[in-house]
Amino acid sequence: WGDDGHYAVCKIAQGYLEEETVVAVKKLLPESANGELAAVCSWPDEIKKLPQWRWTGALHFADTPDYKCNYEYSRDCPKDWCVTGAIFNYTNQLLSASENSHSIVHYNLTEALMFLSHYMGDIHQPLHEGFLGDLGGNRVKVNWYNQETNLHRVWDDMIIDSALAKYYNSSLLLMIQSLQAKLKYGWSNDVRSWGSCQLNQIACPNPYASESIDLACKYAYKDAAAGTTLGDDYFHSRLPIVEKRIAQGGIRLAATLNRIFSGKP
Ligand code: DCM
Ligand code: DCM
Ligand code: DCM
Ligand code: ZN
Ligand code: ZN
Repeated sequence: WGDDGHYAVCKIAQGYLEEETVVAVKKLLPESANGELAAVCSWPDEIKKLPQWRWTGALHFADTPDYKCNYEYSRDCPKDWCVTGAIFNYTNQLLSASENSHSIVHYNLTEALMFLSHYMGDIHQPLHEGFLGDLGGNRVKVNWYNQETNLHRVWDDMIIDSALAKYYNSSLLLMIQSLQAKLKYGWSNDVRSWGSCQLNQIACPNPYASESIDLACKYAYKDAAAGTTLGDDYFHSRLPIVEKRIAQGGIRLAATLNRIFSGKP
């Protein structure tokens, strides 16, 4: 996602944190966040082009083999170097520190929190598990209405931008409020299952990646070959997918942070 998608994922997550988690998160946030997790959720994108952070670039996605439309950790996350591996890794860093406060802390836990929060958003963007051959849609040139762009950017930013302009008076906070209302009144029965992990696991990103490539094949790549002009039909049928993925990202980030900091799986 772009800045707005990440802001929305983290703002939604904030509303589902347990009290212990709120306290632990506040201790780890940098001063500049003013106590708001959402304020730092784009930080991994801000730093990824700097030489000393270039190693983090591949941790934003887990591309999958062309046209297979499925995801496998061992195949698609070589040496744990992908978004799924990064979610396991930063969860483990936060967990080891929160379980054993006497151990010498080797990790920068502020960074771990910001990476985990960002990558939990990215894994829910269907094209972050897109095809290797087109770099998750980055090499699929399309027009978004009359603007030249690529399919990846359509899903990171353009669908959200168009929704803000068309339905939310250009206010991201209004769009977030609408997602919060959907979570409360429309998706209320799904929230518990979205947040749960199998078998006492603390983080369970693999199913999220599988969902993403399934959605990428069924909705993102569908009717969007290179050279296509995407407009109202594509926008209206795909916006509900984008909204649900942002909401799921928020619920799952909150649930994961709650498991990390509450001591109960
Ligand atoms: N905001 C936004 N898009 C972003 C980040 C923030 O629309 N990518 C909005 C939400 C807040 C305001 O800007 O109302 C100030 O945000 P912050 O909490 O980052 O100061
Ligand atoms: N794993 C881990 N740290 C990583 C990558 C993976 O601890 N950086 C672990 C967590 C999972 C397993 O490896 O239990 C692989 O995931 P799964 O068993 O869900 O396929
Ligand atoms: N991306 C991806 N798969 C790739 C390369 C990039 O999903 N193989 C994502 C990461 C960013 C966006 O595409 O969200 C643009 O990448 P970059 O900023 O590295 O150009
Ligand atoms: Zn992206
Ligand atoms: Zn990212």
